Amino acid sequence: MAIERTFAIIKPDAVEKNLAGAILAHIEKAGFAIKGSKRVHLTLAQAQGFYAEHSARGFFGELCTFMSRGPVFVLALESENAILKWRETMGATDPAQAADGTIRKLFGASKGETATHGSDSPGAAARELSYFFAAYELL
Ligand code: 3AN
Repeated sequence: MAIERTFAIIKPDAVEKNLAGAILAHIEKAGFAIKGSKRVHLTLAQAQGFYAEHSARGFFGELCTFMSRGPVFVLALESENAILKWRETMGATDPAQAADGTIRKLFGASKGETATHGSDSPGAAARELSYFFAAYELL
């Protein structure tokens, strides 16, 4: 299996609750190497650009307002099969449906406030990593 990189966000709900450290520990314990990290406070326009593919969905406005309401941690995670592995480590979008032991089960509040984001495909991972990190930051 190939070593991959994926893109993750520790979202504003988790940062507000001082859960960023616990989530980073969970990420490391799950076997990911954190190859890039920064704390950023997105503008509404930056959140809209990041989530552009969801612009037709009913929750788009709510999602972008939420993602810009406070600081987040953006992360580049590396492991074998990182994209799928990170989606499994996060759990289902709805924390109530997420499997025991997953990040969203442990730390998510609702379908909107899910504690973390993860890329859902290699194309999304490449786009999302380059949205937040310059190439030299991930050497
Ligand atoms: P995932 O993050 O699991 O890939 P998506 O791509 O369906 O889920 O949705 C992107 C983000 O949009 C979710 N992480 C969540 O924050 C938000 N979202 C999804 N469904 C809803 C909903 N029904 N109401 C509010 N926000 C939602």
